[in-house]
Amino acid sequence: MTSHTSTIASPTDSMLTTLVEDYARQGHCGPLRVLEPGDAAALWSRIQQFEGDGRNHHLDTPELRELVQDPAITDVVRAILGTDIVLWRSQVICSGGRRTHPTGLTWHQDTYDQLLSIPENGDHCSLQLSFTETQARNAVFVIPGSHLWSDEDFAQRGCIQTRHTKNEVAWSIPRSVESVPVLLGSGEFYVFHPKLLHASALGRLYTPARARAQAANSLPWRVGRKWERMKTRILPLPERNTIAMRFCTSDVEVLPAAYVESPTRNRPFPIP
Ligand SMILES: O=C(O)CCC(=O)C(=O)O
Repeated sequence: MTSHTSTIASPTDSMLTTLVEDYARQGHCGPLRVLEPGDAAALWSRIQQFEGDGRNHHLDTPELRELVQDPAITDVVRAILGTDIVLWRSQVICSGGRRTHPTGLTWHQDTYDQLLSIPENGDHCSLQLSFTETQARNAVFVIPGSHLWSDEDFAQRGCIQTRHTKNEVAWSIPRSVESVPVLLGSGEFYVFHPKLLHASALGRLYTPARARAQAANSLPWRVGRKWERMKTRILPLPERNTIAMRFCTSDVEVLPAAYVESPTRNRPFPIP
C-alpha cells in the first residue's frame, strides 16, 4: 500500500450527535472503523519498518499523514473539539506477544498538563486505532464516567494517586470500581477524554493494596503468589498493536517538552 484511500463512509450528522453525547457522558466513544482489516494490515507492515521511537511518523510518512486526515477520524474529533484541530502527537504502541513488559500501563489520565498550555476555551483528546483484533485479555480498560469525578469521588472510592508525570496522572484503583474493556477490530478506533481513567489489561490490576505494598517495598506473600499463578495462566498476552493520536484545538500551545523524545519530528500538524 503506498497510500490509504478510505472506502469507509464518514459518520452521518446523527451518528456524530450520538458520539458526542457518549463522549460527554462516558468519557469515550466508539468503536468506529476507519480502515478495512486488509488496509490496516498493510499499514502495520509499513509502520514496522520505523526505527527507534514510534512518535510523530505522520510528519514523515505519507500513508500515516493521509490516515490522520481521514474524515472518518477528523469528523468525529471535530464534532468533539470544534473545527480547528491540530494533531500534536502520534505514537505507535505495541503490547503483549513476546514483549518483555506485557503488563502495560496502570490506571492513568492523559492530562499532558506539562506539555500543553491550554487556554480557557482550549481542549484536547486522544484516539487509539488498533491494527489487531482486541480481546478482553489484552484490551485497554476504561472506567466510564471517571472523566467527571471530583477529588472527593476519587477519595470515596479509595483511589490513590501514584504518579504525576509530564504525560499522565496515574492512579491505583480498587477492583470494586467497575471497568470495561474497549474491544476494537483491526482498523477500528475509539476517542477518549483527557481525564478518562484507562489502563492496559494487566495494568488495571494495580490496586491500592499493590501500590501500598510496593511503596513499603514488600509485596505481601499472598499477593505475590496470586500474581505468579495468574502470570503463568495468562502470559504471554496476545499481541496488540495500535497507534494513538493526540489532538488539540488550534489555540493550545504545544510546549517544547512535548518533542524531547522525537527531536526530528517535532511540530504540531494542523488538520486542513
Ligand atoms: O495501549 C495501551 O495499553 C495504553 C494506551 C494508553 O494509555 C494511551 O493511549 O493513552
